[in-house]
Amino acid sequence: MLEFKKGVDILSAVGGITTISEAKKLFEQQLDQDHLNRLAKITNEEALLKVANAIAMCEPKAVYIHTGSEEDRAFVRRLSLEKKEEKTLAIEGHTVHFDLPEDQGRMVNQTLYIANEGEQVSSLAKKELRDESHAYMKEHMRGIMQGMTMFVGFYSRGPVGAKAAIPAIEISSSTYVMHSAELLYRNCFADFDAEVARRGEFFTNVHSEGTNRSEDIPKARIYMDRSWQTTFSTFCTYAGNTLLMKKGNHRFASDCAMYKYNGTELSEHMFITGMTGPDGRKTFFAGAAPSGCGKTTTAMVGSDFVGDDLAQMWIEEDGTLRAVNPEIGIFGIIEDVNQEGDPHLMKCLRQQGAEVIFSNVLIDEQDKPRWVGDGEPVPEKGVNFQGEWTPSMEKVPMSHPNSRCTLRADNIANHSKDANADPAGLVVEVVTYSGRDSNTMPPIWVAKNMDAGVAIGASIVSKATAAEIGATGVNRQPWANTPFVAGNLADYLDAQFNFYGNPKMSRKPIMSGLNYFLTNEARGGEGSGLLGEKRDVHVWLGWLELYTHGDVEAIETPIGMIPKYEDLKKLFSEKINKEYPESLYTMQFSLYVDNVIARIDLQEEAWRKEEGASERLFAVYTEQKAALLKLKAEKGEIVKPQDL
Ligand code: SPV
Ligand code: MN
Repeated sequence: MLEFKKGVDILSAVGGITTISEAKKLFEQQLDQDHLNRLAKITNEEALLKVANAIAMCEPKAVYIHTGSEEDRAFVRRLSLEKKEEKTLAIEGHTVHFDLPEDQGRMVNQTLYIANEGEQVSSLAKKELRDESHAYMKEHMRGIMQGMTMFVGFYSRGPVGAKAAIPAIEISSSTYVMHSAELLYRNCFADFDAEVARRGEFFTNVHSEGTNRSEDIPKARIYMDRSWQTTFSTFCTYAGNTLLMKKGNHRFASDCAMYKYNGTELSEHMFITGMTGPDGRKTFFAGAAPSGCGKTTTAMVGSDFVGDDLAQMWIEEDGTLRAVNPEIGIFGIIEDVNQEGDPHLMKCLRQQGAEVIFSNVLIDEQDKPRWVGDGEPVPEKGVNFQGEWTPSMEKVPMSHPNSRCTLRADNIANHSKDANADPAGLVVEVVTYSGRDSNTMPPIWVAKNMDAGVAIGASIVSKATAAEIGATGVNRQPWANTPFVAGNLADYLDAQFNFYGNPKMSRKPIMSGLNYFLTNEARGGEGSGLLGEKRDVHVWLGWLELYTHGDVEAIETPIGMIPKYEDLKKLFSEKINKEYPESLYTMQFSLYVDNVIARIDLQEEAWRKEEGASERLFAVYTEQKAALLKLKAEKGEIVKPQDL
């Protein structure tokens, strides 16, 4: 359980402002007339107290209220260049930002949930007792913005008015963070009060890069105060550690889905995209994948791309599953983004038109950003996140594997601005889960019922990627969301069953697994090369679109429904003009029964350790395992789809 507003509210305890009149007095002392006038438009007292306490705690030299106007956005961009948080590049509107070498991904070990005595957190997360965090804030956040300008912006995590949209305040001394915030989120300065009244809550984020020196990285912290829905971030700049409207607030939104709106809302680490089917019908997908596993690429394959990272979901009165994207932009991994696999994104990155912040790429002598896998000849030299770089530096890659590009989604040719602006949300008809699984699950399979669908999400595994500092090996990644689920995983499992099993959801989506990472060697071929390529995603999503509407049939297996060869062959030809030999289909879709059983055993063992984990999950595992053993007894260890 999580109790809201419990324990010391650290921000107000350190700031020391408890009444609205004290807050107003402080504003008069600290803000110039222009910004005082701006702030006067915000009347929600709780929000004003948060801002006042952030000022009192951080002691900036000036406070800038960011209204989201073009002038304000231009001011932040200009200051970012002056402060050298960003640098211009050859193409107008493109800039580069570097994070410290130690700050190239989410700092898992310095990311902490602030917990009250006796409060549990997820077995995959770290917590710190409230008193200790309070002491840190007193020591390190007091005066952290001395000599700096503090920016305060008011945003909506979703289209204004959408049921699951949640307002948030972003406070930072970093112009890079505020520039990114404006590219990724909807500034809702004018609507903020009304939105807080509608939703009944808002999130607060306070960040300062502080000294921004490598030697101070040990002091860096990313704190989530769940009880007070407030984040604190210090001594770092990487957006995943600092722009906490993204993953910090996603964590709070997950708390809401578990502890406030259990069974009627979910907050997922999912893309949202629409596929156009026969006769122009549109089918919306929401899909989970761990960081660095092709989520952005998958999203952009849609004809109506909406978002690539997060989804706020709810059950609408008409029984449909609806989703909105809390974001309006992309903070995407850039490695291996190239003309062939990502033509729409590539256009924004290589031509003038979009405002883009590149981070931690290589900048060549012509001020052109370059990255591993961009499909062009490697330059002779340049500057990257470590400094000067030449190809002879074998241990340092040209660009960091977690280097990123930040831009508004409406620059992408197939983005549907209307779909992403609709407060009614999108009707989700297909839910997908994927990971980085080299040897077990087929490229695509569909759950036979909702509980089996929840089990697909619960059973994602993934190889570690560069998005998390220090992560190694193959890890469980339930729903690809566990880095962001603070509460007990058993509670989260319940929230999933309660949501998808809710009788109010009369129009259920289909639930499916996707796996792009099967290797040749795992399927009787040679080498560690993948059995597919990026553009095959068009086919996998295309088949799901047809299946959802009953336009293709599937083969039943113990793990779910899989496609028939003829249907895929046709789609490969129609969608990407590619031959699809039956031998490849057989490699991809044969059931390696022992592998699948081993995977189920691993999941079952891990979930048994989660106290109170729902028996509904184990019932799915038990049923699938029995069917797999029966199949093995009849047909052997490797079962071809043609034999099913
Ligand atoms: C991810 O790593 O999943 C991201 C970027 O989307 S971050 O903001 O670091 O979470
Ligand atoms: Mn993500």
